[in-house]
Amino acid sequence: MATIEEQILAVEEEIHKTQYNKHTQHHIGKLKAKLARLKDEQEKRQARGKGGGPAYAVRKSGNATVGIVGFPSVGKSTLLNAITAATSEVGAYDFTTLEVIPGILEYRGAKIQILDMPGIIRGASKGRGRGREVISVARGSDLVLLMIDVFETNVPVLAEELYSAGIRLNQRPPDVVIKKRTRGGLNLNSTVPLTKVSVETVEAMVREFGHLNADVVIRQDLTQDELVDVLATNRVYIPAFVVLNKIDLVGRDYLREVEKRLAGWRIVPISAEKKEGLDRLKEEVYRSLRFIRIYMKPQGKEADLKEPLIVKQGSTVGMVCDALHREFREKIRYANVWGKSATHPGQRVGLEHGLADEDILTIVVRRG
Ligand SMILES: Nc1nc2c(ncn2[C@@H]2O[C@H](COP(=O)(O)OP(=O)(O)O)[C@@H](O)[C@H]2O)c(=O)[nH]1
Ligand SMILES: [Mg+2]
Repeated sequence: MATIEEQILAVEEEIHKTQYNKHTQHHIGKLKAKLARLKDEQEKRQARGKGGGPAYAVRKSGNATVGIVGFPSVGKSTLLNAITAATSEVGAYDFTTLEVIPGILEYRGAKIQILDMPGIIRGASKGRGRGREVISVARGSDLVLLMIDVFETNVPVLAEELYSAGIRLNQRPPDVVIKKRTRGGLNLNSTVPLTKVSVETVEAMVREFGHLNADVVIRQDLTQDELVDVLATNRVYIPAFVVLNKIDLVGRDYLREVEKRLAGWRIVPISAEKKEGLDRLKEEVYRSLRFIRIYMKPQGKEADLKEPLIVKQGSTVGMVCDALHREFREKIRYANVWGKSATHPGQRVGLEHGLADEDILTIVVRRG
């Protein structure tokens, strides 16, 4: 019996040598689903074998975490030092930073944790350099900064390394729900016409992945690769933009060229060393994290409109409780909400209620 690694290689090779066309697409879809299943299994085994956390154990802190991902020597450490109080070693030679160095950026009332990481290189997702470890830290970030400098602008390589590791940048999770059952076979429902993959292929892929009994609801015209993303368990969806550093070294025309080459990416040009463009960078970071502001109103008193609580978009009353005090979630009786998320001013809500920007919130807890 071939090892899991051998099976993965064999399937990868078969996908590679099979040309994708109308006649082969069903077969390729099945192979991709099989590959995803094997890789899932491999990861589970590796996780069991290691018996511990990732190689870089970075304590999360602040309202959100931002990972700086880039090749060596593009200026990641210089940037961290420029926008936080951290002091990460800066070096003229490659691979100066061997650890993950955290710093806190305070901006518009939010505390944003920034992680300076060792540089990654092509092949990082397959373990080159300390690629795997760096990528595992990036997975846990709320925003990824793809950092390049004016000399090394190969953003696609960075993005591909993250893609291979299951990180989807600037994408939404496909709108598909798979509910496993114990019997009854496969029940497939799609609310839109599927033009990129046939119903038979979807069914074959779901089965190939190991779901023999399941309800599958598809609400989007998805591709084979997107279906694989739904099946695989390790996918994360993270916003990202490009930070182009060292613009002090080139002229305007050169910059235009770089920006043209990277069309399709949001690019923020800076000079970390000369501290140029850093205000715009902070603003872009803050906006990309999509914070919302919640004004707390103690019961029977006025709301504190000066210092909002900063939480992530999509936060619930329960998540706000967690941010305030570790016992609030258990002790809450109910909450009242005024603002965009409320059906009427002062609506009485529970832990699952989703909040909106600038809501006013009162949390009523049991005493004792
Ligand atoms: N000219 C210029 N040099 C920079 C800039 N930012 C960083 N550097 C230099 O680039 C080299 C690598 O910087 P470092 O922050 O260690 O890069 P890292 O490996 O990505 O962390 C150092 O010599 C820095 O002084 C910049 O904005 N302009
Ligand atoms: Mg560094």
